[in-house]
Amino acid sequence: MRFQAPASVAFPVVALHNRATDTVDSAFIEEPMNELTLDSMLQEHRLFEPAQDFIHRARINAQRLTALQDKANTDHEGFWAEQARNELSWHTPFTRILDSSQAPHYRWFDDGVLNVSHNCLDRHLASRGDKTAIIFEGEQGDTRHISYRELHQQVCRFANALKAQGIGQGDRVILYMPMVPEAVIAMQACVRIGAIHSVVFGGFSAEALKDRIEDAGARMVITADGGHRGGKVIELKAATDLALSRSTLKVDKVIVLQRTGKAVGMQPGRDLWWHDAIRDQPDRCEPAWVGAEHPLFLLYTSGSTGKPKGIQHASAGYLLGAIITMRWVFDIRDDDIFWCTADVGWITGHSYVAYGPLACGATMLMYEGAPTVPDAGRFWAVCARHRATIFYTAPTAIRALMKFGDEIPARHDLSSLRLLGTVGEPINPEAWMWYHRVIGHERCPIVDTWWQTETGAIMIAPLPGAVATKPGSCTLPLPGIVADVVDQNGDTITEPDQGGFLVIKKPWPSMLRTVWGDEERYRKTYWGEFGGRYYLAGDSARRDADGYVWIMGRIDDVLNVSGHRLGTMEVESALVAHPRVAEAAVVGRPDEITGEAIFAYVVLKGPRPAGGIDKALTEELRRWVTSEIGAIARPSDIRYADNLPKTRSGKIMRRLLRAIARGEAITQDTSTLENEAILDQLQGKA
Ligand code: 7RM
Repeated sequence: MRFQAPASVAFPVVALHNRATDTVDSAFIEEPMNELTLDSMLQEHRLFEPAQDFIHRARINAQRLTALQDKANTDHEGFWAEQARNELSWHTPFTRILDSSQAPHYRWFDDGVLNVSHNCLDRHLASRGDKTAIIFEGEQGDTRHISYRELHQQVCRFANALKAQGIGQGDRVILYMPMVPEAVIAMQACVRIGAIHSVVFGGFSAEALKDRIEDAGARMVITADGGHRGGKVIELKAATDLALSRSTLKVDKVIVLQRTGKAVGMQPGRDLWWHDAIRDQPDRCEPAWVGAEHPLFLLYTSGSTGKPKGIQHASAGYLLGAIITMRWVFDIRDDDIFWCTADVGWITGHSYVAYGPLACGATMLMYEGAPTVPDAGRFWAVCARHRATIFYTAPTAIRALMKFGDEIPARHDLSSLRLLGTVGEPINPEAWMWYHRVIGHERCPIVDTWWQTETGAIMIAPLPGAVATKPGSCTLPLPGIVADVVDQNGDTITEPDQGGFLVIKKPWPSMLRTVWGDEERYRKTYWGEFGGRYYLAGDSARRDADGYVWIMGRIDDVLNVSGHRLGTMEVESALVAHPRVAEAAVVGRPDEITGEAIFAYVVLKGPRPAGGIDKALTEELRRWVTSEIGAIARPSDIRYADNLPKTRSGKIMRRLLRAIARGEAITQDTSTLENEAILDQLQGKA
């Protein structure tokens, strides 16, 4: 790729003022939206054009993209109808496109009939029966290749087993599984018979599992004796037993996959082994033909506190979103080996592991374990061993692996890679450049993809053969996605680099349909502003002079220091730009004089200073931030830790950090922390 001269010199970064709040995740909506002002400056002006040979082979070049956009802009519904006709196999074709009569409960293609599992499996059998659907590698090194034909058979057998256990259309089934092919098989089997799955990430505690079982009103739990992660066995069945013993709701059945061979207790009448459940089941199962709007799955997304929301997606629209983004953003082709590292417990693992790749007839990789087992080169070893061509991961993983240096990736043959992706949080330019240089060998475009559990599929991202990238920007909305940055009145912000609220102005097929059992929360959280006209994403963003979108952070992660508004993300980017800093998280704490003061938690590239104190470095970092952004961003407190407290999905637990910064008691559930021991470091006790 070519390195270009700056498109413009500097982008003033603005932040959105909003009182930092510790209440529920939708709290920002209940607060008055405040004035947006210009505060500080950060510079990122590198532009990377896709290489000519990439453009030549790409599914979508700049010309095709313009044609798609023109069509979408002139006839939004017609555009989506055409995609739905071309990309989905319908049992009964739809005649209605979008029904807005019950807005904001939008319905797409609602008189059409189809089955998602049929779209992911059956329709490929004739052309790709022997093609590998899943390449699996366990943490201990065991590998499996599963063809489309075999996958179809296994899904059918398990679907028949579910039916034999009394599961039918509309029943909720909880999955609490390791990252093994059976997790995908169970998901596909549920949708094959019209049951609604809700996958609970295997790193969640028994308590979290219990909440989800109850909220979903589940009839069954599918789990395993355990899974391998970090050299240990994660005991999923034991956690399931604990969850069920505490649950007020008693499920009928628990199906247990034997993965680790570790002994588990089986409750007679309730629990049965996966291998017993499928014994004697036929390997064919007629799909349940369901309406396009039939609920496909629930996925609980933790707000910053309180009750997690059961995000409900619908069959046809969701799958369409997963498919077209596989094509547009990942440029998926028949010879690709696609690897999305996300666990199936997250939306990314739904759209880009369990559904999107299969619906496109692609070959995908699945890896069970931790990226650091046996060493920090595991991702690169897996890429090399299985000749991955597309690699999609989170910035937090990139930064974590970057800490181990360039020599580790250099030991592995990464020449098969042609495209890289990131998701989940803004990527800082330093990590972007490392990914580009050390993993992509300056040859692979990087697609920074913005989306949410609620959006179902990628919304804002470059099309790698058509859009030049800028480190840290997710670039432009996809065709048919009417994203905008608006002020508190809902008016488009036309001034470049002026921060505002990220909204989606028209419904899109893969959007969430409701919050399970809480219709009011759905309306309030997502449609409670701007007269219900726009979907409110809950992120702040700005657009630069080229129209590129830069996500600034959650609306509730914004600070106000001496009347100046600062994005926490801005201060973090400044800190991580320092050569000694690997990661940083910034929160506000109340300050008598300035209103809020900046409290920074820092992970160094080298060892943590003895006792957590290094006065010279602290002064240096304060000066650094002052020179990067301005004196207003100078942290009042800097605390060093070996790690930042993160959820298992890699999101920094800001509410926890805020509580610590304020010296408040910790009331948050810390059971999902990767490393609970760092709490003492963060509190300055160790
Ligand atoms: C896919 C996923 C959603 C939130 C979202 C943002 C943040 C996600 C990016 C990003 C900057 C990105 N779903 N986010 N992707 N921020 N750049 N490319 O992560 O529901 O778990 O999270 O994540 O704040 O609102 S999610």
